[in-house]
Parts: sequence; C-alpha cells; structure tokens
Amino acid sequence: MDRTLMIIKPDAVAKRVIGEILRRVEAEGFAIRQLRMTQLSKERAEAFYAVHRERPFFGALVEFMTSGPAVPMALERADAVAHLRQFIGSTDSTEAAPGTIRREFGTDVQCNAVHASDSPENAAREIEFFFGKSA
Ligand code: 3AN
Repeated sequence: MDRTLMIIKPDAVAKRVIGEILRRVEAEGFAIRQLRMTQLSKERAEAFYAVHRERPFFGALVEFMTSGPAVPMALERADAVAHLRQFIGSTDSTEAAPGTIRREFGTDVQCNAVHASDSPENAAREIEFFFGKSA
C-alpha cells in the first residue's frame, strides 16, 4: 500500500462539498489515514508551493490557498499517487475529464477543488509537512 497527500482546497470547502469529495475518494478504494482542517498562513503556503516560486501564478496561488480553511489528508491505496492523480483529473478544471473531482467541483486552473501529490517522494514530503514524521 502506498500513501499520497490530498488537500481539499478553500474553493471546495466554501462550496460545502468536503463530504461529497470524501465519499467519492473512499468509494474509489482509498483509506483516509490522517485528516484535519487548517488555515494556511502565507509563509506555510509559500513553503508548500516553493517549487512554483518563479512561476507567474505563484502570488495568486498563495493568496487563494490562504483565502480560507483547507482539508489536507493522507490517503492509502495500491498505487496511491498515480491513481489519485488520474481520479482527480487534469489541473485545469475546464479541461478535466467528466466525472473527475476537479471537473465536478472545481472552476478553473486555480480554483480546482483539490491538490494531489505528483510523486511518491513529494507525497512523503507533503504528508510530513501537514502531519509530521510519524504519519
Ligand atoms: P497539479 O496540482 O495538477 O500538480 P501544478 O503542479 O502544475 O498542477 O500546479 C500547482 C498548482 O498551481 C495547481 N494545483 C493550480 O492550483 C496552480 N496553477 C497551475 N497552473 C496555474 C495557472 N496557469 N494559473 C493559476 N494557477 C495555476
């Protein structure tokens, strides 16, 4: 079993679809191992997205991710990282396949409902970022 990190972003929290997203994730075979609600500070959001620091959308991304509470969670399943990426759909919600989380609950490339780790290495780093070493 592998683990990955998913975050329900502030847009989806504001839409009150936390429960619906969790239902779909569990129905897809993921076990929720850790979960909490948190409001990211500017410093924490900048650290989380440090790899994107030079991208033109970095400031807007940090502003969005700190605009309200978010719900990070550690999810476990066979092939968790790749399976979750495929399950949530493309980054841009307007281009994500019908039936995916980002298509169903997101709006555009910024307000795209959820984050999912893009590699096992980043999954381990991101789970530790929110839940510490014991996660
Ligand atoms: P993903 O989250 O699918 O791995 P990345 O790593 O390319 O996508 O981008 C990280 C985050 O930055 C995305 N989740 C999205 O919210 C935001 N983002 C990516 N591209 C843009 C863009 N062109 N404009 C605004 N935000 C973007």
